[in-house]
Amino acid sequence: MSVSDYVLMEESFRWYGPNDMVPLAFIRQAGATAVFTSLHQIPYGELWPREAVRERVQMLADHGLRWTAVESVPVHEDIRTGRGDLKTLFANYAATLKNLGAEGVKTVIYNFMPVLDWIRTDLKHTLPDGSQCLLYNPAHFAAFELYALQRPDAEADFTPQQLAGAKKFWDALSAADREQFIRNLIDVFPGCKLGLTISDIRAMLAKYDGMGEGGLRKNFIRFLEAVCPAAEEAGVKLAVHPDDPPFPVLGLPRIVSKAADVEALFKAVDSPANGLCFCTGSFSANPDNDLPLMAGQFAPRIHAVHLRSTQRLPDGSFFEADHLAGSVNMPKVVRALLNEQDRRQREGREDWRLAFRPDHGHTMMDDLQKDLTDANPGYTCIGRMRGLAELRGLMLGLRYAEA
Ligand code: DNO
Repeated sequence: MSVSDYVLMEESFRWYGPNDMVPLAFIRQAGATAVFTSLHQIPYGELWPREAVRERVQMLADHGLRWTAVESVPVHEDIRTGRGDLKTLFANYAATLKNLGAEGVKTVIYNFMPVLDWIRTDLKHTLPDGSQCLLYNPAHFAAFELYALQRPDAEADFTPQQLAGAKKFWDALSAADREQFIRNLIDVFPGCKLGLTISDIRAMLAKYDGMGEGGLRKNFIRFLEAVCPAAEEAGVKLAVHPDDPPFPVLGLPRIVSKAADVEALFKAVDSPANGLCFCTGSFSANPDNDLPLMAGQFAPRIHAVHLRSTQRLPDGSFFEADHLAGSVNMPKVVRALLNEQDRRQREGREDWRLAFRPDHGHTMMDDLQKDLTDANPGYTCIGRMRGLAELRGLMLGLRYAEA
């Protein structure tokens, strides 16, 4: 058996569209055969025309790449808060799924994080080897909550040490640094700048007043019930991305943070289209999550995979470790995922192949010399290429061991 006969998961790379600093040619050179991408130019909540989907499919095909997962079709805030013209929003989402399915794009990632998408307090944390990574520090987030957002009740969410750390951190920042720090927290939505201000965030938060975990879950289930039938019909699988970080922030509930949350969702809406984007990085920041166990437990419902690791620190911070380091046992996770892929293949399913992408990556080497003003944090090329290469080697090694 030659090495090229080993069947791995489909190697993919995230691409933010034609404005991405990383061109498709580089993605191909990194060895990926597919991309996770989105039509970021379409505002949240609007319908994706079939023609626009087709154009993107073609653009990728011209570079020898396949559009294997949409990341993401964003869920409009009104759907999460349960206000506004839900009928139109649901109809647009369902029609978008139909158009994607008709063009052969069969996996759609989305998330249900209220107000802010993913959150980091430092986008350029320097590691001992000189590369940079993303980091979340709860004391620094407390500074944002207390001094920038000035959210009433925020104090109660932090320990006395974190509150002391928050003050020290905030006091040491210059006015310009504070400005940048706030920008990094409130305006890093994937692939687009929404231009949000602190008062926008306050207004958005107010819409969740009194909602609680149960209320948010109810709105989530209503969304799934509204769009899963269309997804099934279109042959599209939905894959919810876990909360990042996987615990409540901003005084808001987060309901896709741990195994029990995922179980509850699958139980509430028992549709084959209701699945998971298994993001090892997001889940791993919560020490209660046993990643290899979860990979096995949710295997049949895993429709997309993000592979990355975090290193948790005693003060509650976590940073993004090398893909094969940190707190995730990546060999065990990848083993479970390959087993699932094999199972699907044995079943003769047309869509048996699992697609994964290396999630995030360190800014390193030549990328450190570049002007990264317009880069997407965590998504420079070289660090992700390192991640992809390591993960490919891991998969090959596991295959070799079983042959
Ligand atoms: C950050 C990513 C998120 C993720 C979306 C999914 O790099 O993990 O942008 O793609 O939250 O909807």
